[in-house]
Amino acid sequence: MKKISVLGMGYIGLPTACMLANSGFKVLGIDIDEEIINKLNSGKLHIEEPELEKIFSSAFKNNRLRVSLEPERSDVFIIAVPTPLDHRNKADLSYVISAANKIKEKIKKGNLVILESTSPPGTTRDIVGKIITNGTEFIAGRDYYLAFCPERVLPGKIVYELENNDRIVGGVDKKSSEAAESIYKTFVKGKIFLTDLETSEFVKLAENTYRDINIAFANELSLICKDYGIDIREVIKYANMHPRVKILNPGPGVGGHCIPIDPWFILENTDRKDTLIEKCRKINNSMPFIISEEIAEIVGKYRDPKVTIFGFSYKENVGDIRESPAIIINNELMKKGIKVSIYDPLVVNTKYNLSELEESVKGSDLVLLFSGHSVFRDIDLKSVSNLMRNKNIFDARNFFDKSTVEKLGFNYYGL
Ligand code: SAJ
Repeated sequence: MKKISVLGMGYIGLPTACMLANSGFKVLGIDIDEEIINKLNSGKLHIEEPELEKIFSSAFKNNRLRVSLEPERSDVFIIAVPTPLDHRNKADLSYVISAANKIKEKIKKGNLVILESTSPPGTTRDIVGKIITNGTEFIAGRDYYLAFCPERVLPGKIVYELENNDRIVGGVDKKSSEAAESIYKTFVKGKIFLTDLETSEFVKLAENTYRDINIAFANELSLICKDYGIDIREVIKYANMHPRVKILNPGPGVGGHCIPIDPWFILENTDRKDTLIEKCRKINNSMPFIISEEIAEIVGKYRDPKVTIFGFSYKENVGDIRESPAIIINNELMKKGIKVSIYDPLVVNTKYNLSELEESVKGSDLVLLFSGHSVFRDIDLKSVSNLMRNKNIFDARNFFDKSTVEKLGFNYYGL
């Protein structure tokens, strides 16, 4: 039975490790965070994700999955560590570098090393490959197999998509691609396409950048529509009836740990100026500031205004607040002297002060619907309106039906 070490027990590494363990491999999950390792060792999860509990407990109970702070000798090493953005909008590859250094100490001839972490083109060959060669004289393709296999799963649907999405596998050579394919084939029901290292790195970035650009277009259209007094929802609805048009939805900004970051990785090693990619990043980044201004103007007429934010996570139906534009809106409103309360039943373990529903809307002047969680459909807006001081709704996701909330006495504002 092959042994696989997965470095990084986060949103991608942990579900991947569970899938592999349930497919029959002996899996060692590694993380540098002792708290995470202790938690997992006690059979508990440190992240919320549908279906994860189920696959984790079966992998753990079968003794196929173990977790540890340090890697061991294995047949396969999968790197699934974070690649955040630094303050210059460049990739911080320190976690990848440290993972490659750990692998270097344990690697044997014939092993397979796979990078899954989203990275600028060239990272697998020039960072991971070189670190391993420098420590061992092993050459990728000659002494061991090296591949990049991007994760493409949607937070909130990770387990389902891990199994069902198609995958792209890029190897340093054909044998490396095939070696990596043979691992993923054990649990992936989608198709697996083989290509080279740099193409697979670029494909991943192109996918998320495409989404960022499409959202920026929707956001810009929504601002222009406001100038014309046209409802953006109607425009997108009718435009999308065209067989070759698919405009995404405008919103209060683009958050999460992928879409706001990956477009910068595309630009990392090119001197191109004035790119569409950068402009779109700027449009999306400006949205939470624009919305904060609009809200400040609405509640500016009240004494000691209070705003309630419904949904603090970066998008609907997840409890993840990483890079959530709601954080910017919260800070901007507070800077303007506006009191803010937050209601988000999905967000747990946060330094932000969250309130229960009633408390959050009591005496409020405006509800900002930030993330459109399905559970918000059950909120009784009549009772909410009774508790508020002034009845304003700013619907940043086109979540509510305008005429319904207006019938309840709210002023409706939106994108
Ligand atoms: N958003 C909008 N309007 C939309 C869609 C999204 O404003 O029409 C906003 C969301 O509210 C959120 C942000 O964009 O703040 C990103 O959300 P998302 O659902 O578009 O994407 P992620 O970050 O949750 O997951 C993406 C996915 N990429 C693509 O769909 C191309 C996922 O498949 C990737 O695996 C993931 O990034 C990743 O890990 O790279």
